[in-house]
Amino acid sequence: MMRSRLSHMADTIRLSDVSDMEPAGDGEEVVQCDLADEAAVHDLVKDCDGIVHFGGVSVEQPFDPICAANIRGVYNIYEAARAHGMPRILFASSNHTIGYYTQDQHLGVDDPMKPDGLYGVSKCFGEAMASMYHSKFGQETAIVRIGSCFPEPKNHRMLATWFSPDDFVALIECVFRASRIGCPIVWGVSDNEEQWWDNSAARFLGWRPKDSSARFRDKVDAEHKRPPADDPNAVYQGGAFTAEPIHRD
Ligand code: 15L
Repeated sequence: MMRSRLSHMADTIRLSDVSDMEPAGDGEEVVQCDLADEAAVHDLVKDCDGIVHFGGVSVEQPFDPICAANIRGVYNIYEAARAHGMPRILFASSNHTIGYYTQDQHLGVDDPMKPDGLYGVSKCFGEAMASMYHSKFGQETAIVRIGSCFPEPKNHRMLATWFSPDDFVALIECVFRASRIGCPIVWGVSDNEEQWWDNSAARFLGWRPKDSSARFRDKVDAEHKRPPADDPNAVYQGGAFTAEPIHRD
């Protein structure tokens, strides 16, 4: 979703994934890279002016793949950034760092983490790395706790967590335009009617989400039965992730 949307932001965008990607277009470089491969990550980061770090495991999985991509991979990214001039980083964190809060709770960025699985724990680790590299070295990171970034909300929970791709692009523009950002936590969520997260600490970035999930409400109601009151999707901010087991293989 972001590949075409970010092309205006730099003369060259270096795109990377562990999987095959479409060949490079104008203004693009494509570098296949496993985040667990330290030397490859250093080559990837070299000469970059900014890093949008979306890579890694993005759902609940066994510990080994999470560990390789989201623990060692994040370490590799931060060490590579330190070695190559500390380009500003946008770190894709997740609402699953706080997934065990209930949907009637309103959170600010200083509320304790309550991860809802190994994936959520790995994102807490990433946030801690960002904070430590900022304190120790001055490395700047925008930690974006993404709600649900999809073209449209897929269920009733996502009416509250939806983050439109366009709002996300606008946030990325603000993050890389600002003269100094430090290491803020930003809730990655659109201007939806139902709000669980207080974004006032990120207002200094100048970012104001413009989209709302409200226009999809009727469609979600028509296509999905509202979950019963005791369903994880209706109880917890992290929804169904809270009901995932610890996957052993
Ligand atoms: C995430 O962190 C996942 O990467 C994404 O696939 C969604 O499930 C999203 O959270 C969500 O909570 O909806």
